[in-house]
Amino acid sequence: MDVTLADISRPGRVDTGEGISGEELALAARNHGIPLEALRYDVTPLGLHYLLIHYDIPLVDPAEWRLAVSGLVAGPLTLGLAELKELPRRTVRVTMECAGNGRARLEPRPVSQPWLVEAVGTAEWTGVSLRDVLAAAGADHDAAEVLFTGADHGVERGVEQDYQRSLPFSEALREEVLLAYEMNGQPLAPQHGFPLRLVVPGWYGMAHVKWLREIEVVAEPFTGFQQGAYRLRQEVGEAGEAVTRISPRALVVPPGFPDFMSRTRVVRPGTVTLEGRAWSGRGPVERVDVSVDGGQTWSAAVLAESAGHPWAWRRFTFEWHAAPGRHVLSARATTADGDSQPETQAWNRGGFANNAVQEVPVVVVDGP
Ligand SMILES: Nc1nc2c(c(=O)[nH]1)N[C@H]1C(S)=C(S)[C@@H](COP(=O)(O)O)O[C@H]1N2
Ligand SMILES: [Mo]
Repeated sequence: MDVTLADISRPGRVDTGEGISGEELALAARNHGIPLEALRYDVTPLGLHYLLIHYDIPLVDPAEWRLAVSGLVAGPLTLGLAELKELPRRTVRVTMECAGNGRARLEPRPVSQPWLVEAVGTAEWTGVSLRDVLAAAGADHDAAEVLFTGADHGVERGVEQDYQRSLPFSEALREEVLLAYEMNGQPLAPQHGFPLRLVVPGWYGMAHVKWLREIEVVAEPFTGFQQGAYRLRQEVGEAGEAVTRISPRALVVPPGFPDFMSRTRVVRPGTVTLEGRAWSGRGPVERVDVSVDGGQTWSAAVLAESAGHPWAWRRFTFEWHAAPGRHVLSARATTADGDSQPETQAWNRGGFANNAVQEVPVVVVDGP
């Protein structure tokens, strides 16, 4: 009997009450989030950064691997890792977040990788500026976009593909956009894109193409699968708006210690210094407010300097006088432009960019 790729792929859909499926559990077990206690580090230690891989991690032999630079260029290039490393080296600290972060908190819940709030991490990425490589190839400045192709291959919604995403040419020329070969001073790990990945500070994760094998300068906007998938839509078939830069978000490090199953926090009565991290890809976070009563009242937190890292999260602290009883903690980031986090969801079919405020249930009880 004939079988087609459509037979093994699922249409996009929302949960109709059946809950997280086995298929979503398999995705969630492969693609882990940051343990929220790791928000205490300025730079997320290797292995604690979140992970999102659509298909399989490709096995790449660094001796055989080459990056092709093609399309609207004066001279196409084929670069090995050693040649790339001869170009000027740059390190940028970047907070990266999956566009699907917050998806599992939407109602109805779009069926896909079921992130709550943990699809984020901050790393020191080292590599070369993409614009240096584009200049070396003599890229045509009238080009519309730059298209990036990964070495991974799969099927999505019945469409067989290499993972591909494009960037507008103007974004590709920002000097902090990197072709990175190191993460936190180590060669990229296989799961983070070895040997080379794109890093686009300020943009949601899907733009940061891993396992790069080709860069093509193109005359027309790319309309491939991953470009069409990441759009804010209410209905199937709607054009929708492209998902690009990271919406503001603040997360509190859950205080005290957890209950194993519910992960409800247990805190002793008294003064507790709450801490957390806040970030945005749409202009720097200028203010963080904290609520200890489930969002009824808000007070300003103390925000640390960004200390020369404009693309990384900022730490905040808040003194909480914890009285016995049940409490719900939340934090809310606001940028200089007044861009902030909603207390209720802004629903879309893909479950993208849901930056509704976090809720951390806490019980304050005396010790044994
Ligand atoms: N080639 C390739 N690049 C990719 C992906 C992928 O599946 N294949 N996933 C993207 C998505 S959706 C995210 S959120 C980030 C995750 O990067 P990380 O796993 O290093 O945190 O990689 C992006 N780059
Ligand atoms: Mo993602």
